[in-house]
Amino acid sequence: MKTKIILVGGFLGAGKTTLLGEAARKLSQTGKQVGLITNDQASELVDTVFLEHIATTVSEVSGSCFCCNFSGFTDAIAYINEKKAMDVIIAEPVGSCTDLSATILQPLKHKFAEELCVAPLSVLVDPEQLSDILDGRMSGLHMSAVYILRKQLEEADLIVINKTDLLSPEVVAALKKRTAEEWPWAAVHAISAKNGDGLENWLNEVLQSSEAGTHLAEVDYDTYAEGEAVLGWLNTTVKLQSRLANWDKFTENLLNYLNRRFIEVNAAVGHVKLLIKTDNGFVIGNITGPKNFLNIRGSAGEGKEAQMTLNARSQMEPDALKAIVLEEISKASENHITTDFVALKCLKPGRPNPTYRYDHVEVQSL
Ligand SMILES: Nc1nc2c(ncn2[C@@H]2O[C@H](COP(=O)(O)OP(=O)(O)OP(=O)(O)O)[C@@H](O)[C@H]2O)c(=O)[nH]1
Ligand SMILES: [Mg+2]
Repeated sequence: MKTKIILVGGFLGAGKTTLLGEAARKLSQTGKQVGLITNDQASELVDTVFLEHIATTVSEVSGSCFCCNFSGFTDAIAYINEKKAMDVIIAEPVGSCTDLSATILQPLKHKFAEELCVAPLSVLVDPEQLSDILDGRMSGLHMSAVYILRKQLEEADLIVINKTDLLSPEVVAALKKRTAEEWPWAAVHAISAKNGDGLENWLNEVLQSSEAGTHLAEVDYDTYAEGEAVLGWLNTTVKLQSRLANWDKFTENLLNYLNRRFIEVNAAVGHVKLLIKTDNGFVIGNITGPKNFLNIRGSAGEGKEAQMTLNARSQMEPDALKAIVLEEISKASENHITTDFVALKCLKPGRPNPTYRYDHVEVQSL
């Protein structure tokens, strides 16, 4: 039996991890074995910690994106399948990656025809960012970052408009129509990864279809590299201790402080994610989108100890990003929470240098 491999791309904050979690939950309920793969330029991933609460089999490729570390990606697939033969593996590439059809889907079809059946490339998109793209606005992003977003949509087999729970049915219908007109070769789905609307239709299509990587986008790597480089990247894990702290309040304060600082310095936020875990549970918070939308879910309760993982992608130099994050963590700690930085990595992503870059579309053998 071949494992179905589903890639869910899309820009930072589009909702990929939320979709992976919900899809894994749904598929597990139907008796399918599901593995998940996360990806980032550095370790200490909120996405991995979050998904481990939902699915039992989660593997992480960190330190490089899938396209620049193709063997790391296929090793992760093999590692998951060794633990248990999987029906489905869903993988989330880095949100600022594009050219996945040429660098991941074609080599997978070509080199892993015996083991894997590749699903159509799904590209998830935030509706506000999609509207901005369609109207020629920049979503507050650097033009080279917008270039990445456009290329992601251009290479998709399936464009998946997410967060429809925030929109009226009329707006969803109009967005679907405009999207289909702009990228006529792609199928268009509209879903809410949050409440499950449209998920079944999307899952049916990716599970049944093998029309994967049906075309290639022309990608200018100079512009792509610039689009990656304008985003400062920070990942940290911190042990927090206090005589007694309300971790949910701490999360809310820290995210609000960070948000205020990013607005003050006029730095567009790609995505800020924060997860705090205690013996009582976990709280997760995100800042996303053109309007720095703040969203906090779950609860870590009150207590003496917690572990925080924070990932920030903001349009600024990494050192400036680090200074802001450290200052605001210190402020949110209010002199009664001590912080022990277990890991802290800050970087400007380098030029993408894919392991493979196919110049033609491979036929998938079934
Ligand atoms: N309202 C609404 N919010 C959503 C939906 N899907 C995701 N979100 C929220 O969008 C934010 C980003 O979601 P993620 O799933 O972390 O996005 P991502 O694409 O994995 O982001 P990166 O890993 O940074 O690329 C979170 O606050 C989610 O709760 C949705 O369908 N509706
Ligand atoms: Mg994610």
